[in-house]
Amino acid sequence: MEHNIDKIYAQALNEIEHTTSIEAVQDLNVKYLGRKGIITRFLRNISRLPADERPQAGRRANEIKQQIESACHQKLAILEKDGPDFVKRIDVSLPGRVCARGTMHPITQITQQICDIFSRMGFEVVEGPEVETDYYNFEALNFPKNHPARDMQDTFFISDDIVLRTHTSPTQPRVMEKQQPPVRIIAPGKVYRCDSDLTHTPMFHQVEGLLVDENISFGDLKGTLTFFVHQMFDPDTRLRFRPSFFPFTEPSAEVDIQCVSCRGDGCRICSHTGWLEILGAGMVHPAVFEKVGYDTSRYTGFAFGMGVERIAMLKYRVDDIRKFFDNDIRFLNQF
Ligand code: 2NL
Repeated sequence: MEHNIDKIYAQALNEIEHTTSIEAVQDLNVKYLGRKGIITRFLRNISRLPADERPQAGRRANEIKQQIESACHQKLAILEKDGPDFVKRIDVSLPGRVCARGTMHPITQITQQICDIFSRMGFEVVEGPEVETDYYNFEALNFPKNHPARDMQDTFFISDDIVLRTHTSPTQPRVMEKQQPPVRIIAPGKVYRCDSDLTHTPMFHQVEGLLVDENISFGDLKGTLTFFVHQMFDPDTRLRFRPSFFPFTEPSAEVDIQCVSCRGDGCRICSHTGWLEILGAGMVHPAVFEKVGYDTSRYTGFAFGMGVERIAMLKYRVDDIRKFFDNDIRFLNQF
């Protein structure tokens, strides 16, 4: 009998301990100490015990009754002071945890802007492999073996005739081989050169364009690139075409824009020249067309290439290309 009431006592304390509301404590008080409560009934039944056991059982049951009463009082005091237990564990009045949302990398944003502008002029976006054959990276673009122009490129070699592409140009002969003119394509992507300093990283991004059709002239090239610059930068920006050399174009030009910072007066950004170089371009060399089987007496075309990091640095006035690759969230969040 004594053993039994101690078990009930332990169970009562345990239940009181785990209550989370004032009502639940009151219910337990009724369950154990009420008129028909477990302890009350036990006390009432003591008279049925053998006479010699009654005094001790009565004392013990009364002790337990008081203990349960006081446990209920203590628990009620706690709940009245602090509110229900779950309110202590989860503060529902706290603002929710803000879910950190990513942003598009500035280089991705600029690449998309460039592709958008040319898409609106009817160019189709195409992509090619980053691991290329020597043929598509050089040979098809009129860089013969041992040509000094290959040295300009600081090529990463995978093997004798497999390279990491040094420009996105190889995408273009791959398309031309499969399709007769008219061709209007834009090729964005990653390119690789063994070079690293303030303005060079071993991997960077380019967008190249190619347009081939009948009667395409240098005037079409100038018009297309002028429209692009006016969309990308200030619509009043002036352009300058300087003679240059690329193995795959003839004639070739380097294109400068009026300095985005001083508007041509001369400042540190433009090395006091008033101009900034933004891309290279030219009329496609007939040797390139011959390699893909285009009729050079019927078709002409122009091509151009630009570094995305360079455009992004000018547009956002970033002074060090490496900031695009550090992945410092404080830098990236600004775009
Ligand atoms: C630059 C200059 C250029 C091209 C890329 C090209 C492609 C074919 C045929 C002829 Cl298939 N040309 N691409 C032409 C001129 C310049 O890039 O400074 N890029 C960052």
